[in-house]
Amino acid sequence: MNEKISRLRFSTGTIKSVMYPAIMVAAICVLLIAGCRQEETKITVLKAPSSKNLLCKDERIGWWRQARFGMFIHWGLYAVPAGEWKGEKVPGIGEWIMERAKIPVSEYEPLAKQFNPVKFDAEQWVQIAKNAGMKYIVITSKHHDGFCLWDTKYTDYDIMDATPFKRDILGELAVECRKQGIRLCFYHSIMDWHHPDAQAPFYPKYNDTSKSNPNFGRYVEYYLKGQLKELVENYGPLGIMWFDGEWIKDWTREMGWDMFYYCLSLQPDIIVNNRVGNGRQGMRGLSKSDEFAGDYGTPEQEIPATGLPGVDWETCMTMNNTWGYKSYDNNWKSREDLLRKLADIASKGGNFLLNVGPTAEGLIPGPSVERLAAIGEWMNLNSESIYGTMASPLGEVPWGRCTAKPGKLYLHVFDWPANTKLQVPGLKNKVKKAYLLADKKRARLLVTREDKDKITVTVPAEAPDPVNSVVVLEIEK
Ligand code: H79
Repeated sequence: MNEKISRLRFSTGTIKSVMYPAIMVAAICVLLIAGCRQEETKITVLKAPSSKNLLCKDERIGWWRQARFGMFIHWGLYAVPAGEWKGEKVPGIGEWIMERAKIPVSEYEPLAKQFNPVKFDAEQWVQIAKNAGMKYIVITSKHHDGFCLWDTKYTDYDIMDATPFKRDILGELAVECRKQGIRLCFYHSIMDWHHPDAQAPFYPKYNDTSKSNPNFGRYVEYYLKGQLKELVENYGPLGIMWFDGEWIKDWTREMGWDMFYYCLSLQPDIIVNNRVGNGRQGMRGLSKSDEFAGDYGTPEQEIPATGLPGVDWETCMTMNNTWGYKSYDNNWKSREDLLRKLADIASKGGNFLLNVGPTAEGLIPGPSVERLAAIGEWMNLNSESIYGTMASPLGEVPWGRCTAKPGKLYLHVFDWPANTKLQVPGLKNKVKKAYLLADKKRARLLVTREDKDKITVTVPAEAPDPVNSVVVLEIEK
């Protein structure tokens, strides 16, 4: 397909595209000189461009720290093959089928003609997220396959020009998110298996990290930045710009900083995940150091073993084994597992970005909808113990997890004590009051102090919730 690069005017960040290389050349010169003088060369972070509008992270990220729970949506052409190619089941995550099945661009592209999700209903999707207690949605504006879910002027490989659907999916979602008070965010892949200036020429190994495209800089400056500008200007204000695919050889630390500040120049209060920089430590997701751009760490399919003091992070996770829809992946996590993961993550000071992979018809799979509804039921009674909480000040507790707010501890009890005696180790503060969060009357529970750092709460014989019952302790600070 013909990329519309030629149509592009030198519009986005003209000043920056002149300024940044100059800063980088200067920085590299300084490093080279320093390198000659010293044995060890310390890499320095490039300075932010001076701008009155640059907000510091704490000013931008407040809502996200409050939110704690969001919906990830992986949706694109890969929902059409749904995990099968030429009659064969393709192992691995569904949205990687183009790479896994070694499908040439010329054969993958025509999937667009079959992408006609007539059952797509933005109102319903946003409602499903909202009813689950989620506060933000991150949807794939473009995944690695390069297909775009909005009418971008930079390529015809998009929902409007290449499919029979011809509806602005991101536009409809933006309207609904605004109506229902959900923050809209975009996942945008840096790696692009379709674009000739990016990884398309690497076929049949699009993800070959030893390869370089001499035109990659042009792809970044004109195509990627042009698209990001469209996304912010046409669908913003956005919550997060969520990058991925940053591990490719051509993506540098400097490009990460440049892109980070470019996003902030488009929208001063946007948040950018740490995959904008190339310092991610594998699936653990945290950056190697603050010499790499990005506001928060992104553990993928895992939850850190302990809290990470002073670090913002968000675990993204699938409900089955795939992000993009696969018709035969039925390995669903249970309601219990997901609910406990939500509490586990909050107890360690993180956010939970839980994925759905809608079908090519435009439906969020039934098992996902059921699980989200169940999480929503629990959140209806207990969300206070998740939103705006901080990591637990107690160490490990034997019966579950703990989250905290100033003056309050939320005890997430997974294993309800058969003898009605809930022991809370590690607590020195005086307890003013204890009650069940699910109890509208907030009837007092008996609290007795065992010794100077251990108390016992006497709880009802029956757990209010078999999965996670929350006991609130109001404590003296
Ligand atoms: O969008 C979903 C997946 O398609 C995408 N990320 C989630 C949110 C994803 N891409 N790749 N993977 C998941 C697995 C690939 C991991 C690797 Fe690497 C890439 C192994 C080596 C390069 C990243 C960088 C992880 C370790 C180093």
